[in-house]
Amino acid sequence: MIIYHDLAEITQPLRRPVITIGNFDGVHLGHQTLFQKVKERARAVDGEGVVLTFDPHPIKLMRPEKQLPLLTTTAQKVRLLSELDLEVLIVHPFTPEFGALPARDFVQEYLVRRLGVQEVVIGHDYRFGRRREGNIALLQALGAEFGFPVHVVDAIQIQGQVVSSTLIRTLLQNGQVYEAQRFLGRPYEVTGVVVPGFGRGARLLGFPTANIALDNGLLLPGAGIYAVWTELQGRVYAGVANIGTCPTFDNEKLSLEVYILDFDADIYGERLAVRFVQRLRDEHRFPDIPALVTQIKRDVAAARLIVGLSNPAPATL
Ligand code: RBF
Ligand code: MG
Repeated sequence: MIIYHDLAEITQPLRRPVITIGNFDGVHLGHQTLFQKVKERARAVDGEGVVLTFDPHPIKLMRPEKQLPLLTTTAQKVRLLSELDLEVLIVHPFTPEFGALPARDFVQEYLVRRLGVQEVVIGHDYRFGRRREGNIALLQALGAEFGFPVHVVDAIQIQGQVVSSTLIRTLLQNGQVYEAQRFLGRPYEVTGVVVPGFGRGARLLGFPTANIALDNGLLLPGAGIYAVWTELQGRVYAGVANIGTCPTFDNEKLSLEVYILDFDADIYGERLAVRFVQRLRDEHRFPDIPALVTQIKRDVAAARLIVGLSNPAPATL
C-alpha cells in the first residue's frame, strides 16, 4: 500500500480509484466491511482501492470542547489501515480551511478533479463538507452529476448490537474490554511513554510498575485491574495493568501502570503499547501493604493464565 500524507502529494493520476472516506477511529469490524466492499469494487473495475482519512480527527478541530476520547492515534490508524489489502492510503491534514469547504466543493475539487474518482464506498451514516452539511442523498446526486456510483454499506450487527466507535468507547469506559474486542476485532490498545512514578511499586511492594503517559487524546478504559499484553522494544510480554488512583496510597491522579511479567529493566522514556485482554477486578483500598501484595500476587497468577490463553495482537507501535 502506498501512503500519502497530503492529497497534494499525488502527482500521478490514480488508476480508476474506488474510494472510501471516513475518520475510521478504531478501525473496527464495521469499518472492515467498507474496506471489503472497496476491494470488491476495485477488482470489478480493475482500479485501485483507496482509503481517504484525516489527521487530526475532525472533531478535535471542529468541536474541541467535546474532548472526545479516541480509540486510535493517527499513528495506530495508519498502521492498521496500511495492513489492509488495498492500494492507496491518503491521510489528509484536516485544517480549518479544509473543514470549511462546502460539501459540493469537496466532491468537485477533491474527489472528481484531484482524485479522478471512479466509484465511492461509504458507511450508512456518512456526512461531509462544512458543518457536516453533506449527506448520502447529496453525495448520490453529485455522483449522478459527475458520473460516479455511490455504494452505501449498511451498519453491521454483532450479537444484536450495531458496531460503532461510540459503542466501543462506551464499553471500554465501563471496563468491558473483552466485550469491546468483539466489535474491534482485536484487543483494545493504548500507546504511550514510560514516565517516572512514585517508585513505591518496587520499593514497598516488590512489584515495580511502568507508569505510562498516554499518547494524546487516547481513551483510557475504566478503572480496574486488567490482564494485558505489553509490547516494548519489539517484544511482547504478559502483564497486569492497574488503572486508577491507588486508593491504598491516596493518589490524587488517575494513572495507568503496568507490571510486566518476567521482565526486569530500566525502561524510562521508552515507548510501549498495552493491549487489554480481560478485566480482573475493581481497585480496592487495602488495610495494609501485605494485604495489597497478597492480592497483586493473585492478579499476576490470574493474568499469567488468561494472557497465556490469548494470542497477542499484531503490533501497532
Ligand atoms: N493499588 C491500590 O491502592 N489498590 C489496588 O487494588 C491495587 N491493585 C494493583 C494491582 C496490580 C496488579 C498492580 C501492579 C498494582 C496495584 N495497585 C493497587 C497499585 C499500587 O498501589 C501501585 O503500583 C504502587 O502504589 C506504585 O505506584
Ligand atoms: Mg511505577
